[in-house]
Amino acid sequence: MLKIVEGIIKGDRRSLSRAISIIDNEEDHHQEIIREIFKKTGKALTLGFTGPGGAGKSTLIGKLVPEFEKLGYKVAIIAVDPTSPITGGAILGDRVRMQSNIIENSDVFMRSVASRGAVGGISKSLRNIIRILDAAGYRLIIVESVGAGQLEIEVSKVVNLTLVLFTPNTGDKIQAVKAGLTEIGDVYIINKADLDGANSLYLTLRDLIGETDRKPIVVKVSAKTGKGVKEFAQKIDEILKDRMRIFQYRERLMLEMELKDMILNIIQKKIISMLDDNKSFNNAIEMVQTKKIDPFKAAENISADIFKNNNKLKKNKRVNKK
Ligand SMILES: Nc1nc2c(ncn2[C@@H]2O[C@H](COP(=O)(O)OP(=O)(O)OP(=O)(O)O)[C@@H](O)[C@H]2O)c(=O)[nH]1
Ligand SMILES: [Mg+2]
Repeated sequence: MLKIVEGIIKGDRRSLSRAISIIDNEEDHHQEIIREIFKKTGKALTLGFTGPGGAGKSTLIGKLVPEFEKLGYKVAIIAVDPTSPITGGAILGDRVRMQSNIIENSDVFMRSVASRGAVGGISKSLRNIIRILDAAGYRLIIVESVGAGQLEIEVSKVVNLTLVLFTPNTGDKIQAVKAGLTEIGDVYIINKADLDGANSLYLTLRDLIGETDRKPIVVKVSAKTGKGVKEFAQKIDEILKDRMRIFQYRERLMLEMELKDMILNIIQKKIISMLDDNKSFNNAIEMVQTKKIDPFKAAENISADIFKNNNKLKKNKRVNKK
């Protein structure tokens, strides 16, 4: 067993931190780590908090963590940082604020990861980071990301429940519809309920969010005053326990996509290396260039060739075995 894997399973924070970096940067051993911990995963539940910048996600998470801990969850937080250089500084400051907010009286594990621009990339690394925390014994993993469209959709695919925050003091309602945020949520939270306009936003949002199979709910809280936070944590706990079968079904769909992706990746690499030193492929390029054949036909022929050769090889192997 890799030494780092021993550390992860023991819940050693330094091993965890290191492992997450390895996964996030796809360093050497990243696959090996996931392989070795894989059988220890499958117990964690996951929440994704999203919503416009400044909606109070970090503040609310900070207040919810002790409540979740009282309910028996060991909690970890992953903050997904958009890598935009413009907002980078401000957001980093915010993470630190959240951290010092929470850490005082809890043993929450908290980590920021970069979203690195590549949208497909974040869901892949998030999935594996969740697996690491899961193997380390964290039972509730919270992902915070800023509501900016595509990233949220990616995050919502990875987590069990997606929670979308709005506040009464901004043009969030319009933003929400534009960004498609009214479609991805399982729970809609009007935060800053201590401010004017919370109630009317609550009513509007309830109308805006139709009945879908996500059975979305709308709640009002104030992360600042703490009003409604305890009840909200209990509600989340209830929903999580209630929807296990739906989560299993969604996990199956997710695994289907993950496996397809991985298979395509492996095959693509193999085929590319095959093509690089393939004579008929090089001939075909020439024929296309000299207009003897059109590119569609060329591509079809080469593909057919590859599969034919592959089948021939397999048959030979079988004959050899006999
Ligand atoms: N009045 C009021 N202010 C709040 C409430 N919750 C958070 N805030 C304030 O809103 C500001 C932004 O809060 P954050 O928790 O940093 O918001 P965020 O959604 O995490 O922001 P980003 O991570 O930058 O997207 C802070 O100044 C908070 O103190 C609330 O319930 N009521
Ligand atoms: Mg934040």
